[in-house]
Amino acid sequence: MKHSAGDLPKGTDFVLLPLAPARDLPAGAMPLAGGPLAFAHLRAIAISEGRPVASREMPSSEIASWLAALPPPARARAERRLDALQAPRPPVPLAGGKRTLGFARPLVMGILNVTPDSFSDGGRFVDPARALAQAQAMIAAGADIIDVGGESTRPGARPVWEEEERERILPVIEALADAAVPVSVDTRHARVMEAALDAGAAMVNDVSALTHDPDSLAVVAARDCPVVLMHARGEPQRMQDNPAYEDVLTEVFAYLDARIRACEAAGIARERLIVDPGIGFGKTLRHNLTLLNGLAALHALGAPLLVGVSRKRFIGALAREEVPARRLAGSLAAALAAVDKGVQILRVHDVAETVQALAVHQGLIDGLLMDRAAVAAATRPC
Ligand code: 9MG
Repeated sequence: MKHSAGDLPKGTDFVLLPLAPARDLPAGAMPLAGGPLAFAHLRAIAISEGRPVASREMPSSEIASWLAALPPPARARAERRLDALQAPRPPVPLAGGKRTLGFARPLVMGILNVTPDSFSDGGRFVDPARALAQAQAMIAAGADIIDVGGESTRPGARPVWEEEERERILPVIEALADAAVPVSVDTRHARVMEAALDAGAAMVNDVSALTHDPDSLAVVAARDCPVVLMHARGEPQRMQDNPAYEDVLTEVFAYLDARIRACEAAGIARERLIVDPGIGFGKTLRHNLTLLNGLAALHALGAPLLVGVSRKRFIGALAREEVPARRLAGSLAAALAAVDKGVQILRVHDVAETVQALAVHQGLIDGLLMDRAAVAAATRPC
């Protein structure tokens, strides 16, 4: 790296990557986003304009002396990032003022594509009755949120007219307004966001992080609803044409940080923001793997983290499976890997299977904690 702690460029920020977060670390480990995971080692990457300029790996016992050696403005930023990395994520208040999303366990967001051309389930749920039945099946299977979308954003998808998008999703959102779980609207269009919120949606999921439609920041601010800010590089039609980054993890971090600041400047409360690295959106296989392995670093943005890996192309590439609907096993493996990085929300097609995988994963953790408590109760220190 080009710089040492003493000569960092003006405005240097830090990406703090917890190395090997785990649940059964000895005392001294630091909590990850207030959840059950902790970390005992950290890679600190100094970034300037989103690009790495220096880095250092250290055990948690060395963090205080590393911070003390930084020049004061850089130290203040590193301390702020470290606090955000560890702090618990408070519940996110949903639109309507009655419900919140709490993060005591990973939440499952069920995907409902009311589109003729989505990559995996295109055409299956265009009929409102079938869409509704699918939503109810996902709720019965344990979904915590239903994400309703009327425009496909798969690579190469054609844009859809807002009126058509509205006509596809509104009957479904209206029918789900009194459902047991909140509805999120997956759209890049301000007018569609407004109509969906009027129809009963409780949050917005925007793959353009409120950049596609110039009115979308104002709509979300005025409606005081949560929004998922997803990273994407390029428009859906061209985003997989040779995407390139100098350093994908630090660039995605810096982009999401800038979008958080833009939202705050537009009057959207920070506690309404959820961030997402946008797996598969303008990324090669290598980029996706770096992001999934580096997910824990995004907790230093100080917002709950949502990830969508379900049936995506990188799973097909790794597992040599062309057909998206046959990528369930790979999707579950990737989802659990994300949970082991402290992700708060998983966006999935296969709700029942994901809920089952999470139950087994959680059961193993509970067993581990019970074993530790039993040993502590039955023995004395030696
Ligand atoms: C709409 N959509 C498709 N993939 C997605 C992902 O990974 N995250 C979010 N937030 N939305 C997505």
